[in-house]
Amino acid sequence: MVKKLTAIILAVMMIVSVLAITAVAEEKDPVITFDVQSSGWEGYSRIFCHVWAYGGSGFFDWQTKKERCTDNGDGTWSYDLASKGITLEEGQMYCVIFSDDNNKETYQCFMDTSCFGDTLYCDGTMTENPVDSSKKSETTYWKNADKTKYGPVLAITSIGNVVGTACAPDTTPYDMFINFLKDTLENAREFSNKSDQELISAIAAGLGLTNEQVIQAIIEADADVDWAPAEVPTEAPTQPATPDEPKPVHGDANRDGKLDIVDATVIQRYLAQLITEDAIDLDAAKVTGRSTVSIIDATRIQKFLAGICDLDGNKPSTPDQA
Ligand SMILES: [Ca+2]
Repeated sequence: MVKKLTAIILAVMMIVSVLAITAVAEEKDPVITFDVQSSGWEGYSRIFCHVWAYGGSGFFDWQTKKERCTDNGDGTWSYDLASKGITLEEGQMYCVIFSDDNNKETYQCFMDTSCFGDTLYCDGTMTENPVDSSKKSETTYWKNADKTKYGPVLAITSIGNVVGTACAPDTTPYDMFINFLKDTLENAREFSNKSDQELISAIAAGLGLTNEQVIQAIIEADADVDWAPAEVPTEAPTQPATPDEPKPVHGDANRDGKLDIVDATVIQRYLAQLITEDAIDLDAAKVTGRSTVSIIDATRIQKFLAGICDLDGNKPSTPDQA
C-alpha cells in the first residue's frame, strides 16, 4: 500500500514538473526584433533600440553602446533587453524607437512584456512628429499585437493632424481633444492653413469622436471655435435625414445671425455670471419657451446641433404631428 501511494505521488510530481517546464518554455525571452528591411534604410552600419517607460525616462542615453542591436543576418536586428540589464515591469507600458547611424528613426511605438519575441515592421508610411511637424519618421507596427494598444502612439500633432493608432493608457481620445483645444488649437490655426471646421472635423474623425463628444469637449475646454456638425448622427433608430427646408433660427444668443455652439456657450457663461445681459440676447436664448433663461436652453441647443431633436425638443422622427 505504501509503495503504491509513493508511486502515485511520484507520478503526480512528474506531471506537475512537466507542466511547470511547459509554462516556463512558453514564456518568451525578453528580446524584440526590428525588420530593418521593411524600412528601406540603406547604408547604415548600426541599428539602435531606445526603450523607455511611458511617462518616464529611457534606460540608456540615445544610441549609446547599451542600445546597440544584433544583426540577425536576414534583414532583421534584435535587441536583447536582459543582456543589457533591462527588466520590464508587468503592467507598465513602455515605448520603443529603433534608429540607425544615418539619422533615420522609427516613430514611437507602445510595448510591454507581451511584445517579447515580436517583430516591429514598417508599412512604408511616415508619421509626422507630434511636436515638430517638419520631422517625419517611419511608422512601425508589431506583427502580432493589437494596433490599438501596442501600435504607434496616438497623438494630435502641433498642426492638428491625428497620428498613430494606440491610445496611451492614462488618457482617452476625448481628453486628448480637450487638451488640443486648450493648448494647441491656436498653433494649429496659424500653421495648418485649415479652417476651424476642417481642423476639428478631421480630428474628430481621426479620434473616432461623435458630434456630441465634440460639442461637449468644446464647452468643457471653453474654446471659441467656428465649428458645426457637418452631418446628423444616425444613432437614433428611426431617425430620418434632416428635412431640407431651413429651420427658423431661434437661439441666436450672441446675435451673430447664426445658431451654433457658441450660442450654447454664451448661455452657459451668462448663467455662470461671466458675462452680463448686454452680451446676450435673452429673448433669443429662451429656446425652450420658459420665462427665464436656464441651462435647459443651452442643452437644447447642444442637442439640436447634434441632431438629436429640433429646437422645440421634438425628435425628428415625428413629422406627422400637428
Ligand atoms: Ca449665434
